[in-house]
Amino acid sequence: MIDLYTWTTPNGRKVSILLEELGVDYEVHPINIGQGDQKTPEFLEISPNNKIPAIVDRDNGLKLMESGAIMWYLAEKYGKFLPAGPLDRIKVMEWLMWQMGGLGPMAGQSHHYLHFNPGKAEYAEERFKAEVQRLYRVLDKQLEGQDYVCGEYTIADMACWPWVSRYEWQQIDLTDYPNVRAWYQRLLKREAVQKGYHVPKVMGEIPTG
Ligand SMILES: N[C@@H](CCC(=O)N[C@@H](CS)C(=O)NCC(=O)O)C(=O)O
Repeated sequence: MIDLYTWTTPNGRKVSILLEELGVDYEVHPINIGQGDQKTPEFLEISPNNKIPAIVDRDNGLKLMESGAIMWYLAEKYGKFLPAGPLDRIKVMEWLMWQMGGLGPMAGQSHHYLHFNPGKAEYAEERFKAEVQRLYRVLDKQLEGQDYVCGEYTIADMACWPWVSRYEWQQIDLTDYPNVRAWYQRLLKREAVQKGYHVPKVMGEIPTG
């Protein structure tokens, strides 16, 4: 049994989507980051960096923060959504790292400057908008001729997808990135993706792309 500490954000949804795909038992603990739940001493015991998502694995007592590490751990523990071959696995690691170090942080900044605080910092708006567009071009190229980021459906797809689901906040027109759009809609059809998106609560319709 996995305890999932999460909120309605792309990083949180990455893990709930994976848990839904795995079909394992998990208990959701909402951490409302808008009201400061992430700063309580109890939560810091689990996630010393004050951020969601985090998990506790009741089978062995492991406490884990950082969505990429959590996804890798769960995929290994349950033996799913990672390829068998070592070289194929490292390619999944590569794209997971790309999401963790690129798409997530850059898109996250674009949400602040383009969506929540427009008109406050022209330089930042231009910088993050251009960088997010560049990252979508990279993803579009990677998806050329294949249905999933690393060929087969893996945690790399589940890591990137919730960030792309915020394309409107990033002022991204998905029709400019046809491979990304087709992939986004392909994943959107999956029941587990829809269920995981709505954890810990429903926040409205999922953008259709
Ligand atoms: N690198 C971390 C980033 C986690 C992160 O930025 N979480 C945000 C929500 S998406 C958060 O908890 N923010 C609360 C805060 O910064 O106080 C991961 O991938 O898990």
